[in-house]
Amino acid sequence: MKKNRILVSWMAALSFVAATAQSLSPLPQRVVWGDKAFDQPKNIAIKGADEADVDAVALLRSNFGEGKKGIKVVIGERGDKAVKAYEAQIPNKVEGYYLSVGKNQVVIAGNDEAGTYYGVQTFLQMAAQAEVMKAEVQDWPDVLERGVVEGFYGNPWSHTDRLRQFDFYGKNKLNVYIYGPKDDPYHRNQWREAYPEAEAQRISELAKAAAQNKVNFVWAMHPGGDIQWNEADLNSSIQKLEWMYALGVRAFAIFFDDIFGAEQSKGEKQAEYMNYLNREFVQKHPDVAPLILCPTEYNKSWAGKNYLPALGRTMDKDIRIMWTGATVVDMINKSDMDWINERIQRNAYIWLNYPVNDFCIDHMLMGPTYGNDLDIAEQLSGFVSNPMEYAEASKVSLYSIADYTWNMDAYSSQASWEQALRVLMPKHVEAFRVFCQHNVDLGPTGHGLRRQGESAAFKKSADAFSASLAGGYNVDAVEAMTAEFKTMIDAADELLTSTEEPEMIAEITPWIEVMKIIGQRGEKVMQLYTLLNEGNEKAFVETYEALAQLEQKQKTILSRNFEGSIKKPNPTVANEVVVPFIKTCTKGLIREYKNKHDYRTDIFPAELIEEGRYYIKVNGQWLTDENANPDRTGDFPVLKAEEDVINPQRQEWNITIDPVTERYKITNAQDGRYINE
Ligand code: LOG
Repeated sequence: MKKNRILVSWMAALSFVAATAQSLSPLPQRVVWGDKAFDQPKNIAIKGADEADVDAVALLRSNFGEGKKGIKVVIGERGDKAVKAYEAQIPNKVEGYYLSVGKNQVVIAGNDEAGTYYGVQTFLQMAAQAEVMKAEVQDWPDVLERGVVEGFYGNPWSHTDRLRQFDFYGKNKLNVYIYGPKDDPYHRNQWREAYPEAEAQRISELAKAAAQNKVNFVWAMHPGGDIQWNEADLNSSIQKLEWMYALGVRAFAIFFDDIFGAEQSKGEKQAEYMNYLNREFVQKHPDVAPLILCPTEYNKSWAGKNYLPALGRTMDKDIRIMWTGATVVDMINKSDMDWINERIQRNAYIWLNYPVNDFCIDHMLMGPTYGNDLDIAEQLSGFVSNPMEYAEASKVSLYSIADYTWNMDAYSSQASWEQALRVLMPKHVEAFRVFCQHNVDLGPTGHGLRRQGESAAFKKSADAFSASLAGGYNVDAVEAMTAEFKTMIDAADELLTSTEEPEMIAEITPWIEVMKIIGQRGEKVMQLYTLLNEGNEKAFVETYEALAQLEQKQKTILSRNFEGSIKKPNPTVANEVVVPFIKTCTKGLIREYKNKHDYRTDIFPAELIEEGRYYIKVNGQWLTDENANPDRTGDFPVLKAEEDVINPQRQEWNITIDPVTERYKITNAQDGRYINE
């Protein structure tokens, strides 16, 4: 069925008719709105419950009461008696559904079970409005496998995080979750061993909860660090998969990313191994889904001549192959898809390294999800996003991943982002928008990806301020900037005192606190302009000291500062526009103060190197924190000839100036270890 763009724009034009006309998300392929059907229903009368998908029916029942006088809901999937009359309207597409909302009756007819379930999800979005509009929807996903790969380094998500994710995926029609946190020992280093009882229990629970939300729970094993191509390890592999099967897992992936052994990295060997698992495990369990492989050369910049074609040629065609794009961290475009698919002789399964932040763990990536081409649906076997270790905060981007993969050519990154803010923080949308706008870019990292548009509203004012300042002190300009900083402080206070969405707030609190302090720093800087203009030396120095104190306070804020936490970053917020603005202003102010008054070397630092993040080369070699591990102390950084492309943060060093000793302090960006102490 060809998608009808006209209907989509027609819907946009009609949005005023239904001021309440729900913006459905993901945006359905076809929707025709009518006038009001009924008020928000409390009760429904279900017809077809005995044959329809049980999860879909359970979902309806958990949202409405049941009674004969309720709105009639006819439900079922193709072939069921209840929806026989509507078969012609059901799209002939995997996970497709037909939904009609009329005056007195709702029809939800899936092409298959998942379709029925998604029809219910769409109806729930409509029925959450005060007035439910008449509508006819025909809908299906563009990409068959859509979701998330928990595949980052650092603190794995908690059990609660994951359960909450599955609920979110169900609502937003994502249908895959791949379990592969690098720091779960039973996934990677101790892959041969069975999970201890309590953890095994949790995996079982996860598999069940995922299924209830129509999410395929895929458990990934990462044997490449030390696997030997011998019988013992083949047996260990099968044994582990069988154990996981016994826990209720029905889909599996094997990861060979970020490994170093020459033997383990061979395409032919991996292909042979995968075919063996396919034959000896998957094919012996008819209810197990096709395997997924994350290859060693998983992006174009790392691909040699032979590895990928070897996989393409020799690995069974039903095994999917993951791919991160042109580089490790990149958005996906059409020419990259052409390139990879030709080599692997199948459609690649995208592993998008966004919004993952394990290589820039001090940054929250909360901006719009843009840059993936909108015409690649046909070339994908799946599309999963690798998120941040911050599960709740990741939902801003995952919401858009759901939109994008469901209805690709209708995707608008900006509209989807705005909608995500409304859905995730409905009572504090404005404050949350301020927060997200100041947490967009990754900063410079070895992976190179940047995100545009951070602090866009602030930037406009800041540019105007800088221009006006050229003409000397300007009270209006100072007040306008003070208002900008106050917006940051007010948004922070509103979010910090919110009782809404406590899980999200708890996770982003350290970043909110930093945003607040940056706002306060900005206010102080604006006061400095006025005090300098008034020639008030004493107050200037005092205010400057208060400013310096705020900066120190900001550095004491840590995230994930709990026992066993692998990474405990000091949050970086608004680092593209706001912080440089504050720094530039402060420098200018100090310079002017020194010109007008005296040097006060007791107060103002003589800065030689800007505080910031640096690569350090000594005699042409990179200073490297090789064994990045927060528990290890006492070993020294080493010099390496090679740039570390896998863990670039090991070669990134934060240089700060200790205000007390006035000495430089150099710490590693990954684990915060000192170099000079
Ligand atoms: C890892 C991944 C990590 C990501 C970003 C893949 C296939 N593997 O460089 O675990 O989260 O990059 O740091 C990776 O992307 N290696």
